[in-house]
Amino acid sequence: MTDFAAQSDVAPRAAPSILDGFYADPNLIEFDGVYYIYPTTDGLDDWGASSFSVFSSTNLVDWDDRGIIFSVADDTTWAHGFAWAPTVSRRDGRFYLYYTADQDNIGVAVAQTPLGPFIDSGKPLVARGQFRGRAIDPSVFVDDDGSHYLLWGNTVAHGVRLNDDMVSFDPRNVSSWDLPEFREAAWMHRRDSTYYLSWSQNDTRDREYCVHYATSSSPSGPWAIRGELLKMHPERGILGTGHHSILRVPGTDGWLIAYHRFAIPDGDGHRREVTIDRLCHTSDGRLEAVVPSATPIHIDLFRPTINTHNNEE
Ligand code: FUB
Repeated sequence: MTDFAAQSDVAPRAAPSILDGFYADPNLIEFDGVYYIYPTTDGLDDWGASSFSVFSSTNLVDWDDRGIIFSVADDTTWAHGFAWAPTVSRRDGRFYLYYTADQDNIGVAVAQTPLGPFIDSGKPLVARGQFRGRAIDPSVFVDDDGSHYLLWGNTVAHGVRLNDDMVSFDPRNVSSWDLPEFREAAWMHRRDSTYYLSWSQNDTRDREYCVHYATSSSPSGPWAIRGELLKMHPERGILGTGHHSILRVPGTDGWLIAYHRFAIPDGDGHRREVTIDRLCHTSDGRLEAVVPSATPIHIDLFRPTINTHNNEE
């Protein structure tokens, strides 16, 4: 029988958290050669944080805390707290922060840089009760033609093309998807002509919180359910894996998935931590189940190997 405790001195069960402290719902994105993570601040009862911080890195391993970029309590006129699940997208040189507020609204704020300061639009972009399910967990998908789509939802997933101003959309264009076991954290990405929709299942306090996915030939669906993408590995102490984001490493066909898990050790659904792993596509357009790395994912993994061998030998 494998003795994992005895092995732990030589082979860590899981790569360490990449951020110091409790954070969740990581939105991993790259702007101009710098990687950013916009997470929910965790470690508070009932996910009660009221502001967002951002972290930056050039190698995916060493992350700098760049400070608070937006406070739901202080920087909006219409919301008070429960600052959850931020996501940032760039269009025409401006940066748009989409966020959950007061447990059931989505707001948007704009800045000139990824570090803010973000100025709020002044009202919810998606208001409580406007669509089925709860208005939480925004994410933005940018299609190859430059169209930006907002996704969100809890129990029901929604998606809509944002207007060019990035702070409005036509509600008549909203697609709503009743995906089996869908809980929250909808994310879309595209590789070649296949669109991938992935999401979290179960409750974030459940050790079996996990990610499933579906595929389509259109960002509007319909979606072919493909199955599990990311799950717990209790034998390695990895539990509660979900609320992810997916990023293609610029200039490569390498892909990353950032997600949270229960903090190791002794974490739970309110004390979560962030990690990054590789995401692999199969030749037939599916996704391989994510295998949590035992060591941190470094950007050098995606750089072409330079052959320094001297051919004259
Ligand atoms: O972090 C607060 C909430 O927990 C998020 O909105 C959900 O996706 C879950 O991760």
